[in-house]
Amino acid sequence: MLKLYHAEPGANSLKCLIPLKEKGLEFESRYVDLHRFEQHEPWFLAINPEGQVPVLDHDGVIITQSTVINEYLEDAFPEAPPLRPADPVGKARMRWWNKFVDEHVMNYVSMHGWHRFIGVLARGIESGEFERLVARIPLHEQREKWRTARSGFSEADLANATRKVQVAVDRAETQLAQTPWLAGDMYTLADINFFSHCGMYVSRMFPELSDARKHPRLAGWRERILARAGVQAALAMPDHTNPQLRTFTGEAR
Ligand SMILES: N[C@@H](CCC(=O)N[C@@H](CS)C(=O)NCC(=O)O)C(=O)O
Repeated sequence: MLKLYHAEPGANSLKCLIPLKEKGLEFESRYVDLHRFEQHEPWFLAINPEGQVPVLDHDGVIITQSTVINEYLEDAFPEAPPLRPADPVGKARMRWWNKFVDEHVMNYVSMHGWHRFIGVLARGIESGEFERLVARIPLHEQREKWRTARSGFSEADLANATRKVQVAVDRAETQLAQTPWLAGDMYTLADINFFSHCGMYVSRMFPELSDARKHPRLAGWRERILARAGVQAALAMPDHTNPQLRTFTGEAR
């Protein structure tokens, strides 16, 4: 039995929801409400001491880290449609992109998201309550990120993050001029990773970087991914930030 602890279908949660849907694997969805800091509650820290989603529970075995979860699904369910090349070169190409996205893209797209959305949420919390909530966060880096989001990221950090996203978008455009997918001829976990962090958010947050005239191959690649049934099914998972999904008490359904 598979169970995925996840938030809205975006970023790292989307990154693991897509393979589960693409591979047609049955799983129990457990929504974790990041806006109510559910990921820092003792019951969740007992599952993932780092206090982050996504988390996969496979028959009681806990797997964390989205890139690790996605490769685990490839290894544990070899009969399901593969999202990883069979040959060593294809695997290496896919892992290169995953490392690039994990180390050089994800946090920089995320900084702009936190600057625009989490900053507003954090400033809305009274300072004593805010420090109480931050004190529960297990990762030092996340504690600092919450504090910085509240006070505001520096212009220099935001400009550097934009530069990193620009480099990533240009690099993907160059790659897609040579191969239909990031790791070669096959749609892989690398495409899913890049799409989950850049496919939706970059067009919303950096319209100047998602001009289809400047990045025509990336625009076509995004359309091909959006047309996939597995991707549509993952994107259709409930978005609990939608007020219509909350009851009058504010509880997420
Ligand atoms: N390296 C981790 C990062 C996970 C991560 O950043 N998760 C975010 C959601 S996209 C999260 O749980 N944020 C809430 C928090 O850190 O308090 C992975 O790839 O799974």
